[in-house]
Amino acid sequence: MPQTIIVSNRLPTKVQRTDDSLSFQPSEGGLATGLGSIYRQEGNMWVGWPGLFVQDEAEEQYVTEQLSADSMAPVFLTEAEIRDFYEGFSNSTLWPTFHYFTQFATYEQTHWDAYVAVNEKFCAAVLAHAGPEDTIWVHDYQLLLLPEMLRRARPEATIGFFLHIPFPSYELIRVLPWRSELLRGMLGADLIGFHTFGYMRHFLSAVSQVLGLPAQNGQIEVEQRAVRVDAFPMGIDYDRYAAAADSDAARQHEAAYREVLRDTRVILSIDRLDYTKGIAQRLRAFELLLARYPEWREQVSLIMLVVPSRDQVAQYASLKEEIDELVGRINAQFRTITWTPIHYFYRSLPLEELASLYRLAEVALVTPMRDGMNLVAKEFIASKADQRGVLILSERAGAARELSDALIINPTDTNQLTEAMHDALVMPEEEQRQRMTAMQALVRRYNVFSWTRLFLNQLTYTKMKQQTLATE
Ligand code: GDG
Repeated sequence: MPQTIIVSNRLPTKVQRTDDSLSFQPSEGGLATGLGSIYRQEGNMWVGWPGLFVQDEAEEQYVTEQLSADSMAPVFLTEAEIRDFYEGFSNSTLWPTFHYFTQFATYEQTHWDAYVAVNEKFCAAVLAHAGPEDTIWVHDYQLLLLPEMLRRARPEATIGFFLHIPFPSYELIRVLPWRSELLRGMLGADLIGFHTFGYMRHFLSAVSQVLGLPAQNGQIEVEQRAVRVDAFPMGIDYDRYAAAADSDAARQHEAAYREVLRDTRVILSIDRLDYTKGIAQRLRAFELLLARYPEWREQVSLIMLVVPSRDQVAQYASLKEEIDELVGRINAQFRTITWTPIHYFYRSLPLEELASLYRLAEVALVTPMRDGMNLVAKEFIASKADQRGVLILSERAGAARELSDALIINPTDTNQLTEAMHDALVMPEEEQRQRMTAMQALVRRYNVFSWTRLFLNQLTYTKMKQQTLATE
């Protein structure tokens, strides 16, 4: 039975230096839970960066041994590589471009060179572990060149690629000086997956316009190889979030918060710090809600969790300042001795506290400017055992394609967002239940395990079809 190798920028375990020892902790996140059951199976493995700069060869060897006991193979990156490949090309060129923020994109030759070099480093690490019959599943925008590099070394390999962020319109892709190389890199795969059909269509159009390769029925001919392109909307580990919300720990946290909040109603917002997430726009809409509907003052609070992220990239630091300032201003204007309009946390919380916030909130605000999928929306739904609660969801999150029972809004339309908050707060219980029940059925069924299964089955099928055609 051929083995499966998962490749992503980060491993599902985070190695951290604490004083004079190293700690190994599972990193949270959908990918780790979704693929956890796969990479731990006999013979399978996960290749990626462990999140640590090693000091010497002895430490490198120690980390490698520890991780290999749990089916992981580390790719060690230097500080310069993290600066140029990760913060540079990945997060200052690709991330803003693919999320339609070209005004933040930089185009540095040194960053590109580092991106190529690190993709090669990943390629060497995968090849050191992969046999000719293996299935290799590459993830995300940090590794767009890897499928083609692997294909060159192993023409017969079964290679899948999944993009977790949006694939933008051709008009954005054409701006990139390295657009052809990036598209060719992806086309090294046998199967390329996106969260939505919209992203998939943009990709096909870019391939056709940049490389002159037409597509037919979701298939592109590349050097006599048929590459299949399809949409696989990613799900969550539904039972895990439902159980976390139902746990004693989450109930206890909720009760403690409730005591302080008394009967104040709660709107919730949870994101990584990112300009794509629409955090500042959301704050302005909440401010407008309090100004336009004074009856909600002292009745409603916004609990906003912002998880620190990429703070070495300039735009993230200035976004943090903007958010701090907005929260300060709104709280100063509206607060009373007994009521705080916005409870703002800039840190990450353990899962059971996150779950208690999902329990506590009547309304979740998921209003990104652009978002590949957005798992927070799905986790909120999975946490609502009593089917009460309203999701306000941006039409520009991949999740909006599936969750049509949410209140769907345009995140740049502050007016509409403010009205959606008001509508959510006055929505009758019966309507909340109807909408929530429909969304729960969908999120429970199309979970992260079925996502993994669908992708890998389609990859096997695509490869089989290719081989049949080749022998005909
Ligand atoms: C990328 C794409 C796509 C957040 N705060 C805490 C915490 N979280 C967890 C959430 C959720 C995850 O982080 C965030 O996932 P998202 O999907 O919302 O966003 P990105 O990180 O931008 O992920 C995105 C995703 O990839 C998957 O393909 O959906 O569009 O941008 O799971 O719960 N978890 C804990 N404490 C926190 O404070 N434990």
